[in-house]
Amino acid sequence: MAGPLVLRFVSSFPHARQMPATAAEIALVGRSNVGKSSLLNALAQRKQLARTSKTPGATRLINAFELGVQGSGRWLVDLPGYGYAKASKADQARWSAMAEDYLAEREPLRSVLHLIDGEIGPTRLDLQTLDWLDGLDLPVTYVATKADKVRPSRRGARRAELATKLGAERGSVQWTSAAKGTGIAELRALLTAQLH
Ligand SMILES: Nc1nc2c(ncn2[C@@H]2O[C@H](COP(=O)(O)OP(=O)(O)O)[C@@H](O)[C@H]2O)c(=O)[nH]1
Ligand SMILES: [Mg+2]
Repeated sequence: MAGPLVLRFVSSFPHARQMPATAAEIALVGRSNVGKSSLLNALAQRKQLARTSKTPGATRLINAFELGVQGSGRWLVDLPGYGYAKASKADQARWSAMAEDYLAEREPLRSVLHLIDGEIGPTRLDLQTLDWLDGLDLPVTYVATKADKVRPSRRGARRAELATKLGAERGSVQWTSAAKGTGIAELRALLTAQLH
């Protein structure tokens, strides 16, 4: 089984053009409050690697984490969450422009993890983002978060339903729970393989 990922916070960037050259990157994309920071912490088995927050929308910058030995140039890139309801229209526009510039233009970007809340399923904004990501020439892995919040008796049906809504094969959605550790080892293995 894949042990905790060695992840080190590198820096925060206001825009992709401020980022240095790297060897390879994988981006984490998801709605604000989907559980992105919690997932990063679970991958690294650290409590405070990425800040988790009960007041969503706090992450306004591109946060880069380096995998493995220092200077590896293999990065996990945490993009600002989209769709924070309390943000102003101007703020939301600025955040999505920043994320879109990164996703459309970043040369070392190898793939995207698109996080979807497993408890509530894809929102309209999730599906819009999915469509937009479809237009890029990048592999996307769907990660369903908060698996522990779905009642065990509902899990089979929920998995099928979520995959259908995403237009994905059922087996291609990686279900995870940062709280319980579900699916974390599988995701570690996938990230390590994609960032070699
Ligand atoms: N039950 C449960 N709650 C989670 C899980 N992951 C995140 N959360 C909660 O969801 C909220 C948002 O999490 P956070 O990681 O800050 O989301 P972010 O905005 O996407 O970075 C917090 O209250 C977390 O405690 C999970 O796997 N299970
Ligand atoms: Mg966060």
